[in-house]
Amino acid sequence: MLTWHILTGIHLKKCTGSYNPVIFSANSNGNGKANLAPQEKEKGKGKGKLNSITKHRHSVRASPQNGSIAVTGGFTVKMSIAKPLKKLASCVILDLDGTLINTDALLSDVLGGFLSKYGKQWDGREVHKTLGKTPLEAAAAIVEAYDLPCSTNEFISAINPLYSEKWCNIKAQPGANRLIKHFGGHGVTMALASNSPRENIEGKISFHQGWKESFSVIIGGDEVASGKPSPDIYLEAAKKLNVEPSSCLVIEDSIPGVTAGKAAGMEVVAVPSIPKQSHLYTSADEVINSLLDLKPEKWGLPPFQDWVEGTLPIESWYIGGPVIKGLGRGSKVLGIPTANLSTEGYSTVLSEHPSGVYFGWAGLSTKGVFKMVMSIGWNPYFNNPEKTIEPWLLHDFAEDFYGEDLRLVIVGYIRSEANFPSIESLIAKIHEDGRIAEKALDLPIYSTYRDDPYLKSCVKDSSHL
Ligand code: RBF
Ligand code: MG
Repeated sequence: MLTWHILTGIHLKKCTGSYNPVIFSANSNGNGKANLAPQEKEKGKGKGKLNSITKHRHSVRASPQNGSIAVTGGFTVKMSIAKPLKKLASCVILDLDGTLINTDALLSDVLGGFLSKYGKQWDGREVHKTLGKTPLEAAAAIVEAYDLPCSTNEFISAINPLYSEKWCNIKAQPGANRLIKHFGGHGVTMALASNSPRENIEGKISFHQGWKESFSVIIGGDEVASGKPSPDIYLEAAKKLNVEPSSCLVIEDSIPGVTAGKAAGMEVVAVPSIPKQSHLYTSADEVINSLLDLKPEKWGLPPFQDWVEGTLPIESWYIGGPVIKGLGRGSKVLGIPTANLSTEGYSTVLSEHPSGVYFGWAGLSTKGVFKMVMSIGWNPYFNNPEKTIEPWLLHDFAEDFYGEDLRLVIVGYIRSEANFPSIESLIAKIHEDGRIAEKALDLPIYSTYRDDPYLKSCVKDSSHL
């Protein structure tokens, strides 16, 4: 049992929790204000506001002088309550393919072309057989799955040059640059640990500015006896970093990678790179939807500070097309009429953006520009078979506008898609998203996009606005 001494102004309050020592965290919005879980509210009465905290491996001390709590490692977390902490990490070990870079798109590109020479078609269904595998294993799986008339080694020799030629086109996963800059800026040691040969790792990251210098250690699959799921790569990384495996936080997209990290005795956050697979990552300490959802403070690491009023500014992106009839649930079941966009022709854009709730501005050719909040993904509550884009224009329209040209500029992120115990709770959450977006879009960082030429060019007559 850990006792937390919480200082609120001049009152010293005491609350107890029966969880593991040391870890506290901010709430899921990452905005630094931690919310109480119901049972903690009960125990701690939930009124104690922490202004600062001194965190040791086995204790948390409030400072009576200024009511603030200093955190070992040189950062201060403002929060209203302590939450069960997971485990304290002092450094981060990252996987590369699928975690920091979007290698999947490249794989389908290269394999699609290659297999067509054999009269076969890459359908992406075999991708899970390659995730987290060593190059040899991944190649063998494809040769077998497609019954190719060549040996695994011949396949590798033929594919490798096609692959490395495209390294320059591999995009960073959303949130990867932000994460690297954040940890680098806060002096958190980072390592890269991948099944790829070291030379390939270096080749791939050379196209991403500032990455190579950010990693204190890089370990490739060719530098250890066995690749993931063996713990070797991770253990070797910890050894080279001169840290205990137990103080390392691993971030991984694949199941073999998660297995490797756990076998090495590390804390593992999984970021599955293929959809609808979260339930398979049972050995991970946490499964998140994308790097945008990482909450470093859960692991005793410095929290991101770029969340603004429950929203995360992202690099703006654009999408548009005629409004199509969705499944008709929006208005009928939820009372939330979404102006669904056809995803035809947008498969690349869609695959590049993690599912989740985003917001921005929407231009309708005859009506003007409106605030908008939208979901991208499979709607876990309904479990849609396809990834859809469902923008909700925050305005009461007198009539439907199917077929009209809709343009969107997406400027921020709110949360990952979730499942809900009832339709009422789903509806309540979507309304909350709407309020968050509505308010945030008045902030200068977001409001300037209202005048984006992309939106204006589709608004035929905006004189009435
Ligand atoms: N569906 C879900 O299953 N989970 C969600 O977390 C979720 N969030 C949404 C957030 C917004 C802002 C909007 C507009 C929709 C969201 N939806 C979500 C999708 C909703 O279920 C969908 O629009 C209806 O199914 C209508 O097709
Ligand atoms: Mg990977």
